[in-house]
Amino acid sequence: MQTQTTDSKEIAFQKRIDAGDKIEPKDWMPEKYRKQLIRMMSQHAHSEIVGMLPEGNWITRAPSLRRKASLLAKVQDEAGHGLYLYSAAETLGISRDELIEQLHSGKAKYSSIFNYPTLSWADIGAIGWLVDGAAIINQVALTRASYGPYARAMVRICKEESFHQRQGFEIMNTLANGTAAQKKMAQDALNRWWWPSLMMFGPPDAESPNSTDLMAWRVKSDSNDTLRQKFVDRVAPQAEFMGLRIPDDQLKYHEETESYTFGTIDWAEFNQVIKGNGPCNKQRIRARVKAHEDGNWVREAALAYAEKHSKTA
Ligand code: BYC
Repeated sequence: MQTQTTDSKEIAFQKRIDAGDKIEPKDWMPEKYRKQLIRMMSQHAHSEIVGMLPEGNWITRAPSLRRKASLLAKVQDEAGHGLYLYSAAETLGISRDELIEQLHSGKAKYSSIFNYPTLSWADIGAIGWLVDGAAIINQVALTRASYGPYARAMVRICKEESFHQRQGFEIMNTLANGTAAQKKMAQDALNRWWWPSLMMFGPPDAESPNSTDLMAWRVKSDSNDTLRQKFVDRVAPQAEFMGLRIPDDQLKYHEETESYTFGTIDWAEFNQVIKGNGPCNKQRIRARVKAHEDGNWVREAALAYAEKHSKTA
């Protein structure tokens, strides 16, 4: 009897999804939809917060006040994105403390891209141009996600990411058209960030266990490979415009399809990075745990204030 009820609820739920309805926090939803969303949205939130670390590393060394101010604002925006996304994930019935614990214990993933080091100022350009560029392509698709709080958070995040992408492109373009040493620095950054940026879109479609459900529920509207292709088609002409070379001998433009084909991604590297064995995984988690511990007194003070305030109110 119980199963039948659940089945009919699931059918009605899928009908709402297929009709393009948004699912809101108090609506009935299958447990596996809730769990998948918590997994994906929390991974996204963690990525924003961990993503502050490689860029934050260059705030004190930005080459001018203008660059410093925009980098500072960008890193602060990423913190804001993390906060919207944690709040959106909390509407699914999980607490912020649980989410943070999952990140710190290694149970929850965050984007592979943030496990690579930022070795030069040009890396800040490459992150804005490529990483935020990849994020926009992925996240514009997510503004159509079936879960209301996630889709709405994406609208604002995408606006800010567009600004980040442009400031990254401007840094790269300035370096690429600067001295020979600056151009070399830009090319070196592109060489190191290109392949990890392609990995950001996730494993190939045939090896993406979550895509089938997420696409049936209209959380993801495009597959990993479709979005990756869109990214290559958008970014390759930009590299050419700047006079930089994408580090892929097999990259080739096809007039007839107005699209590029590209070389094979090193999925063994990707799998190592998401297992925790990338160049900076341990350093990133250590930094997040320390920041959390250092912030204990703030949380305690805020709770004490709220408690005192609620007694006197
Ligand atoms: N890194 O079945 P699949 C930003 C995992 S931050 C690590 O295809 P799905 C920014 C995946 O979790 C933007 N893990 O998964 C911030 C799964 O493992 P589990 C971050 C990855 O969910 C600061 C397994 O591989 N954006 O813009 O269908 C500064 C199989 O994958 C990755 C988002 O988070 C990866 N790259 O698709 C600057 C976007 N890829 O969980 C910029 C939201 C896959 O089953 N997320 N895995 O153990 C998504 O769109 C999707 O979750 C993904 C993966 C496309 C990433």
